[in-house]
Order: sequence, then C-alpha cells, then structure tokens
Amino acid sequence: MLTEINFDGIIGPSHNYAGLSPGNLAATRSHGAVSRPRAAALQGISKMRANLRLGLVEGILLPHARPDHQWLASLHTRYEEASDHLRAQALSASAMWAANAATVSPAPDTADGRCHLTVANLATLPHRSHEWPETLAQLRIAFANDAFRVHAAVPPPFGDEGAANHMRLAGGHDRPGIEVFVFGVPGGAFPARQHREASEAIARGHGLDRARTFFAQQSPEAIEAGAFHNDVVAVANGLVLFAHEQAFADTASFYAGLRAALPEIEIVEVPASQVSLEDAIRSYLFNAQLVTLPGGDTALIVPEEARDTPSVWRWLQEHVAGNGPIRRVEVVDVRESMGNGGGPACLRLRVVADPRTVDPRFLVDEAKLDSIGEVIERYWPEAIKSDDLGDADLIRQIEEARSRLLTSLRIVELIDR
Ligand code: SUG
Repeated sequence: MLTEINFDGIIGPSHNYAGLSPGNLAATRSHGAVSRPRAAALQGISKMRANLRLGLVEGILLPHARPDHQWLASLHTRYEEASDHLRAQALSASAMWAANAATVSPAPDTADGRCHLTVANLATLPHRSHEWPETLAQLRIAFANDAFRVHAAVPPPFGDEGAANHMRLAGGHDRPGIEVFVFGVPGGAFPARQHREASEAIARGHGLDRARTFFAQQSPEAIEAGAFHNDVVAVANGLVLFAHEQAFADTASFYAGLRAALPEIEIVEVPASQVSLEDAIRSYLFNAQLVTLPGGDTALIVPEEARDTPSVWRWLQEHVAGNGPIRRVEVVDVRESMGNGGGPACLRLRVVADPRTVDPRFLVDEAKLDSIGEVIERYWPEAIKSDDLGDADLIRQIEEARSRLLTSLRIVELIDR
C-alpha cells in the first residue's frame, strides 16, 4: 500500500552557526552563536516520536561525513590547513534539512509507474553544494528496490534545492496528482536558488504528464523578505494548498490553472493584512508539516515560534475554530534547527511509497528512536562555539559520533565514504 513516509534528517554532530546562507535571515542572525548539537538532535528525535504517535510513518536520513575531506581534497587542501571559511563550509551539518535532499514524484504521477527521486545539486551555496554525493549514496541504498528510480543531480549552473521548491496535490497519496515546481528569478538582493531549467529537467526525468505539471514563479518580494525556499511561504498536502498571499509572482493565473486541473483543490491563502510576510517568515508558519492523519483529518505541525508570534497564532486559532481544512495544530520544539532557518518541514523528505519496498534500516519505530537517542546522548558534542572549529579533539568527536550512529544502525557501507 502506498503511504506517505516522512524521512527526517538526523541532526549531525557538527551542527553550528557559521552564518553561511545569505538570504536566510535566521541563519544570518545566529551567526557566531553557540550551537548545541546534542540538544538539536534530540529535538529532531522528539519531533519524529511525536509524528509516530500521530500514526505517521517515519524514516531517517543520516548525518554526512563531516568535515567533508573529499571535498577539501578536491580543493587541494586539508581541514587542518584550510581557511576558517572553508572549514566552516566543510563542516556544516546542513544535510539535516532533508527537504533539500531530493525532489520526489510518487509512482502514480510518473510514466513508468515508479517513484522517481532526483538528488538536489544545491549548487547555489558552497557549504551545501557538496552534499549531493553522499545524499545520492544514501538514497541509492534506501531506495534500491525496483519500485524506485533514483536520478543523479541536474548539472550546475542550474540550481536545484529539491522538495523545498516542489509541491504535490492529489485526491489521495495513491492517486495521480498534480506537481508544482516553484522557481525564482535571479536579480534580487538575495540568491534565487531554484532555477526553472532545473525544475523542467526534473519533470522530464520523472516522466510527468505535462498537463498536470506546473511551473510557478516565487514572488521576488518573498525572496527579498527571507523566503529562500518556497517551503518558507507555502506547503501542500492532499487537496490542500496552504500559502501566504505574497508567495507567488502571478497568483491569479497560477491558482486558476490549479483549479482547472484539480477542481476539488482547497486553497487556504493567508492574507498579508492578517499575517505579514515578515511574521510568516519569522514564525515559519508555512514551514510546517501538513499531514493527513490516519483518520483522514488534516493536521499542521508548526514550530514553537508560530505560537510565539501573536498574529500567526491568532490566525491558526481562528482557522481551526472556523472549520477550515486544517483541523488540528501540533506544536514542536526544533529551536536549534530554526536558528539556522530550518523548521519542521525542512527537516523531512516526504516519499510516497510502500514501506516494504524501503531498506528497513532507514525506517524507524519508537524502539529504534530510543537507541538513536542513546547514541546521540553519549557521543554528540554538547556545544560548539565559532572559534572551536579548529579544535582537533572536537573534530575527532564529530567523526566518531557519526560512525557510532552508522554502526548502531548497521549502515556501515557509508562509514568510509
Ligand atoms: O539552506 N541553512 C539552510 C536551511 C535550509 C532550510 N530548508 C528548507 N527551507 N527546506 C539553508 O539556508 C545555514 C547553515 C549555516 O549558516 O551554517 C543553512 O544552511
């Protein structure tokens, strides 16, 4: 049976605040702050546990080998001798944001009836541009079954940031859906990370039906206000599209096209007069997990920052009380990830598939989360300050922590990458 599986990125032991993402206001604000990798990873585990308790199916993606010695070698240097900036780029734990791992088209949407995944090249920012080889290696293990087709990344300079700029709407996870690719147009104050050419290549590679595939431009004011990915201002699930009024460049014709292709669609648009773009981005209202619960209700899993932002919390309360499509709101604490601009939705990659076709080592239940939690408690560093990045003991601890985790999960083929 096809079901939605949320693969959460386990927050890696090198999680730190190096301010590497221009246009990501939270990350820029946190630059130089002390990070807490252990607490961060445990927050991620608690979120997964809460999802399991809601009846959702959960999987994991793993922290990458950091520092990335292979990447540094390709730059003809070594961690010990690299500049501070290169060190930070080689050490980033940014692979935790699994929504940027790949774009996923479930089997009912594709010409060959397989679930297609294209690994994202993340070409825009140096610290993310070297994630794809290990992400590809992980996806090729987790989705080795014939039910899947895993594609290599689209070549740069066409920037692709994966599922964070992709939405799917369908009458059910197992029914043919419509897929929306959201791209940005370069030229503004901040980078437009998703390029239309990359999205079009992915749609071709996945064998999508042109009539059910949309390419929508992200509004330049959203990018300017800090929406470096579409999933900071919009999210879709089932028949519900939940978006800020200023998310898209040409909203009227985009929505008209969606309504023509999927007449049952429910578009929930939050007006700027009730929640400003600034509040939406600060609170990560839309970087929420919009999920269908086993009973059929739609729930929204928001970060605590949404409850802390009065305009946002008011809007949510009124929506739920007023019988809107979102029937339930769940609040999770992912503050350490939020400090780098990663909310609940950034931390997971949605894959619609039959769980029996996934390598079981990448699926989790509560017992497995307990044992992952024990490894984190024992081996993840407690805190990282920006001037710690040259500390050889810390680097050894980071490397050991990851290999302990992979060993305990028996995913040893990734250890020596
Ligand atoms: O790419 N932050 C990530 C946050 C990604 C959030 N993902 C989604 N919206 N789906 C980024 O900007 C900051 C790391 C640093 O500055 O050290 C960072 O990479």
